[in-house]
Amino acid sequence: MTTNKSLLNWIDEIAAMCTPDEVTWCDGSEEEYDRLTQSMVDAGTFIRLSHDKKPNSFICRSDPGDVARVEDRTFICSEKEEDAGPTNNWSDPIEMKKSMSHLYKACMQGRTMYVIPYSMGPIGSPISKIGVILTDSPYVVCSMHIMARVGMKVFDVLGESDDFVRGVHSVGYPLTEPKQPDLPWPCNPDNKYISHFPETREIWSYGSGYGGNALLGKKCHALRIASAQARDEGWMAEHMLILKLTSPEGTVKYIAAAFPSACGKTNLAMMDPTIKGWKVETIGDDIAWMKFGEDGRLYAINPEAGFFGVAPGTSLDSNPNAMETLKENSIFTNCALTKDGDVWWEEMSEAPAEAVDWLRRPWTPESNRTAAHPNARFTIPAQQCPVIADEWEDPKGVPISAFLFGGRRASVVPLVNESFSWEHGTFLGSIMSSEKTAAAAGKIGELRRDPMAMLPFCGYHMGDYLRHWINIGQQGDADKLPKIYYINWFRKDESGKWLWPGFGENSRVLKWIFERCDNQAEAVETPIGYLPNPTALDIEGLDISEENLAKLLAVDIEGWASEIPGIRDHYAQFGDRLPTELDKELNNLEKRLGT
Ligand code: GTP
Ligand code: SPV
Ligand code: MN
Repeated sequence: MTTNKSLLNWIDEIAAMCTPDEVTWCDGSEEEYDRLTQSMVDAGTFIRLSHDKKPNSFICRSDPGDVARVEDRTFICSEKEEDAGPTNNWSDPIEMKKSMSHLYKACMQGRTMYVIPYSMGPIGSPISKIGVILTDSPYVVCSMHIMARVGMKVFDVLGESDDFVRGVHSVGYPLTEPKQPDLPWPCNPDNKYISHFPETREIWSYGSGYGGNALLGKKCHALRIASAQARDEGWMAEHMLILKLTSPEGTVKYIAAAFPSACGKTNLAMMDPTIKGWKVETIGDDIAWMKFGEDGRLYAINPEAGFFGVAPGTSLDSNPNAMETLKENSIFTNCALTKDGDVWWEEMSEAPAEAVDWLRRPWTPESNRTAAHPNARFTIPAQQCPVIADEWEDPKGVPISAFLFGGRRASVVPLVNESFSWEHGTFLGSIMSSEKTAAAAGKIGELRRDPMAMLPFCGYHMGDYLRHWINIGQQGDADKLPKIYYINWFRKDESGKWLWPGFGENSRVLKWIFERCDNQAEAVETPIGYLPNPTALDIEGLDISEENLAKLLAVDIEGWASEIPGIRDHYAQFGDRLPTELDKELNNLEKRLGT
């Protein structure tokens, strides 16, 4: 336990507001996991999967109104409105706490409040941070067991310090009558709040039990609060996978990549390269925290301990290493349940003759709907991944050689493009755009600008965030900073078919990037950056027509020129907080395009 006064006082304060029947401290033990998973089986929240199919694994189905992050209910409650910026919902912190206190009043009645001490990052790493979540959801406790380092060891590091993130979470469904039956997925779909108080490092979440809304260590702490802290302290908290790439000669480079939600981070992080002799291993699949090391390079850790990955589309073909990782000790949310007590989702394998869909209805391949929700997810321990890198928990992190930015773009953006400089790379990250996916509630397919894939996750003014990127570049030596690339696996032809096979074939692009970092691969200088010569990209054994390859590597001058007015509008919203360096980059691009 702990004698930390400020922590104990805060717990008393929240307990007095939420009035749970009990307060339980979580120790992160297997015994605790078994007890809570069993209690959820008894309550009808979890179904235990067949031991033969998926040992020690569970499926749960959420409320149909609680299936993804809710960006329009996510708030950055900085003291000043201008510090939240134009891309975040802002609310006055005092007002927000007042209105949420009404919701929180007695909201844990009939329930247990769990105290979850956790470390984001290996316990004791100089880059790691501590948080404590108070929640009434055993699903959150079990998920946190997988996704973070939970337990009393955290208090040895924390001691009497006040330096921890305070998270409060309630599903918003008190059991007010003595014998009131619980719902399998209690939540409050019409009253969700995901609120962040960056100055006081607090998170208040209400009404949702799903993913990033509820597992507060992930997006709320490791990105929104951490990004604000990173700005103050001169480090970086980014929505990036981290991978280890080893060449046939045995040389290692680490690459970090920012793609928006459901745009391929998990897949790239654990891919099986199709080119001979190259090896990819995983450090992290969603979030990177980075600090300069003594040698002047940027070192990254993965603050998480598990993967909360998109299920649909995951198969032995597309992502065999994820399939291997999810063999046991896993939680599946909003997948389909098969007759033999296993899970299934679209594109995993041939469809089962019958199943129970994510809405608990009978389903057959003839049913005119998907069996799994498009944002169905698996929650799996990272150490089970067959290609997890030995150094994935190294407290000093791994030195990054390249950053990749990318999104879903059916046209214009080529397969890969190397920036001219850190500032030009920051420019490319700042104008990133992608089609919206099912990872967040809202319209799917709509194109939006999502700087560095941080639009939904930046805990402060996006203009200041871009300034922070420029500052990091000015702090570092140009030859030690990661090189920056803009990639796009999602180009389509006129009939809507993928131009690029993706997945393991993306290793061909990684190889070019690896060689560029050593000044070994050739490139052509174009108005948008350096692109591979047709011969520089290793396409041996790749089944692709010359015509399609040419399309993937072409610079669409007109297409880029037609993006400029949209980029100007995008930049205009940041006003004088937009770094002048980026405005200059935009003008230079326009000049180089010559239109
Ligand atoms: P979050 O967990 O939401 O942050 O998503 P993510 O960025 O980790 O995305 P993930 O790797 O889970 O991929 C999301 C979807 O994109 C899955 O359905 C994948 O099958 C698909 N996908 C991933 N990589 C590729 C690729 O190279 N090409 C194509 N066409 N699809 C891909
Ligand atoms: C994302 O949406 O980027 C995710 C899933 O990684 S969630 O944890 O729900 O945010
Ligand atoms: Mn993500």
